Amino acid sequence: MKEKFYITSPIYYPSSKLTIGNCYTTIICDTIARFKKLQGKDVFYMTGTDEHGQKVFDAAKKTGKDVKQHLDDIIADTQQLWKMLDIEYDKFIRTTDEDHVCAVKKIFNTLYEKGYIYKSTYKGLYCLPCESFWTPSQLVDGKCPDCGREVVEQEEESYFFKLSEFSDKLLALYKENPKFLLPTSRVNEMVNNFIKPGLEDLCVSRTSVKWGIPVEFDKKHTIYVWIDALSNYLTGLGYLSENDENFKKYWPADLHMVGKDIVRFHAIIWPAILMALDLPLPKQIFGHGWLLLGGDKLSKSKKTETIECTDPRILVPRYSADAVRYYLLREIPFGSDGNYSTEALLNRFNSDLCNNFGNLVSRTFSMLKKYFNLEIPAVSAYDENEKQLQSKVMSERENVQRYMDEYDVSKAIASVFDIFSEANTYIQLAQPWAVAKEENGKEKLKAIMRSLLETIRIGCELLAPFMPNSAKKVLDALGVEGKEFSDFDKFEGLQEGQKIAELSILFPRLDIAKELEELSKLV
Ligand code: ME8
Repeated sequence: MKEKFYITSPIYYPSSKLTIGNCYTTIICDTIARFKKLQGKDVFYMTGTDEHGQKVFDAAKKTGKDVKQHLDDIIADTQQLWKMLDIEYDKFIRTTDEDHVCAVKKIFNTLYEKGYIYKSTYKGLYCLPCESFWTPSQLVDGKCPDCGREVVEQEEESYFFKLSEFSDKLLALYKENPKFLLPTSRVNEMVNNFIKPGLEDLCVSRTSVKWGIPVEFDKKHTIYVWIDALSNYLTGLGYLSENDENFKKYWPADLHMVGKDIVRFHAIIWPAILMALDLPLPKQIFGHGWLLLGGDKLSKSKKTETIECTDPRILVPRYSADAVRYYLLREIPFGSDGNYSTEALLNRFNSDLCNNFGNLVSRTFSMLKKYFNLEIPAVSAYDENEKQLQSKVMSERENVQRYMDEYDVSKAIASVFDIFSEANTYIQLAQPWAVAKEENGKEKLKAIMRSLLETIRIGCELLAPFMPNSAKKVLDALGVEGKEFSDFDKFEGLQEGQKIAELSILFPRLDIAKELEELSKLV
């Protein structure tokens, strides 16, 4: 039986303006999910939308549409964006789904019955856009530490979750399980900023917010967004529904991938809720860094005076989903923040996709056409140069796996591209055009071409999780079905004598100045 792997992206606040920053989380998750499949795992990848709360309600009202209709339109748009980026999820959960709503009510009831939820009055500083209460010490310059906007004092009757009871258990969790939260710097942040100063009980219901899941036993309250939102990881698997097969199969999650701004909800509140429910904890939470624009977090609610084009809906049709995926996965050091720059994206397009990968494929294919009429040659023996190339390819293959086991997508994709660079260097060294002219060069030429083709094959098998579309184009042309990782550890994956198909140019060279000028007219 295949080993299971359950991975989640955060569920997004509904917005027709999801930024390339939001796309970053989803692209990473999709890549990890695809890589785990490549490793032969039974993967379940879930994302979705987080649809309750005052902000959502107000936004819908502004459009004049019925709230549900407004949400349906946005969600269709979000799903279209994920499709555009080749995001392959197994489940898209909406927190307005009936199953989710029913299960969240039951979860809230259980927590209440077990004595983890009680009624009191909340008085606090609230950031409306972020839907978060903050303590005075958490504010930065008197403003919301997440978005920098004004907070307001609010007081109302609320139900509270006894988060304060979980400090010791959380500290023990981090200590006994050092890989629970990665990168490890985030653990220090949780301990020093939140747990050591003392966890306060968490407000988990509102009477002022009508667009939410009602508390079953006290209907003037709605369930406060984080219990609702975090429970999606369970309810999306059918937890507490008629069909909980997926829950039995996939829970606990193997990986919750989240941006660093929501680590505290995932590493503190979520394990506490699960402990209170007596459910197993997720195996790992990874808090990735932010995509910055001019030093600030790229955000859908902030207006930026910039000529940068950050809109994936413009970038993807112009440069392809693979190019955008490549740029984000490669350029941002994983776990850290990284600056977005359209110019850097275009430079990477030309230098890595066009000059390195694309050029390798097109040179190799055209040489095969010229020398062997597109037929994959059989080889009797390889020379030292070919053996060296093979061993480099195999060691990069191992590196890709090692980095992906640590979710370091940026180093992993760099290793895949090192394979293509090695092959380009090898072409210069082997000089197939000169060998073709040698009187007895035929066998040698076969060995060169076969080495290049097998290198491209292995490179593209490894590339598929990162850049699925281009990898598939090349593998299809080579007549190869995608294999599992363990099945492409040899230089003999191609069918000798079979003809490969011709390919059009994968990444046509861009005139960067012209592109930048055109983009600046679009933003
Ligand atoms: O937080 N760079 O939703 P969301 C990198 N509904 N990642 C970014 C980013 C940037 N500039 N901007 C946003 C929520 N993100 C909640 C989640 S989960 C139970 C509930 C990431 O739409 C952000 O860190 O505000 C988060 O991981 C994701 O986009 C969704 O953000």
